[in-house]
Order: sequence, then C-alpha cells, then structure tokens
Amino acid sequence: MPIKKILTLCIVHQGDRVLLGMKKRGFGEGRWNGFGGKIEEGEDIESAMKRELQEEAGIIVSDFEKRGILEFVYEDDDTIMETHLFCVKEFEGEPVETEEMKPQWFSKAAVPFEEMWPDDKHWFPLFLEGKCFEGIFRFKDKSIITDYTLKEVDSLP
Ligand code: 6U4
Repeated sequence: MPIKKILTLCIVHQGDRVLLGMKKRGFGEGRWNGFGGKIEEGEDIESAMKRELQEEAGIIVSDFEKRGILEFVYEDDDTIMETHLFCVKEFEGEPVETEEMKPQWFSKAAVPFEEMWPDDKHWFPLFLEGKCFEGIFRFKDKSIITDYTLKEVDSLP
C-alpha cells in the first residue's frame, strides 16, 4: 500500500509577477518551483506553508488563499505526495537566496515551464486565473506524465 505524505507548495502572485525558486537540492533539484515541503509532526497545513516560505525564501506571509490539492504519484516511489497549493498575495520582507532555493520573479508571460515539473503547465493557467482545482498526476521516471486528472472546484477542504 502506498503511503500518503502531506506537503505544501506556495507561489507568491502579485499583479503580473510570480515568485518561483530554483531548487538547489533534494526532491525536484534543478527545477523552478513554488516553495514548500513536508508538514512536520503536530503542525497544521497552513503553518507548514508559512514556515516553508520563510525557511526557503526568507519572507513572511501576510495574506494568502488556498487554491489547489494535487496528488503526485511517482512510479518508482511508494509515496503519494498530497500537495496543498497556496497563493500568497501579500508578504513582509524581501526574498533571499537560501541553502535550498534561489528565488526569482517572473512575469506571467515568462514562466519557465520547460524548467519546471511537467504538471505545472497544466494547472498554472488555472492558478493565474484565480481558480481552485484538484488533480492527480502519475509520473514515470519523474519526468513523464503517464496519466492525469485535473478539475476546477468551487472550494477546497
Ligand atoms: P527536505 O525535507 O527539504 O529534505 P526535499 O526532498 O527537499 O525535502 P521537499 O520537502 O522540499 O523535498 O518537498 C518537495 C516539494 O516539491 C514540495 O513543495 C512539493 C513539490 N513537488 C513534488 N512533486 C511536484 C510536482 N510534480 N510538481 C510540482 N511540485 C512538486 O509543481
């Protein structure tokens, strides 16, 4: 039986710009992505999202919305990553490079999909339009999507 792990993923979106980070180590190394990671024992999902953004980009969340739940399933891995996606609208501080991530602002037209997880090009347009969504993406070799589902929802748990 696969084990489900709960993770967070957080993208700052303000007007025409989004903040992504180049993952410098660990899972997803070499790809641009939002900031996030596993929730710790006893921690709720929103607290984990805020902690990860502070640890990985040095900024403090002041206004956010939950926008998605995405399950990532990797053929060669027994874990299902149940990833809770957030849009951060306001924050305090300035993004800084950390041991894990190198942050950079991108305009909406220049989001670097070719250097991101392959699922991102499917759900990012919904994210940018302010929609909420749920999906499941199955991967082969961590780079090929073998099948997926994605649907807009009115609200999220
Ligand atoms: P630590 O605990 O830092 O050693 P690490 O191996 O670096 O763990 P972690 O905790 O940063 O991994 O979590 C992986 C991050 O990657 C989470 O924010 C979820 C995200 N992620 C995983 N698969 C993804 C995918 N297919 N598409 C995507 N984000 C994904 O956009």
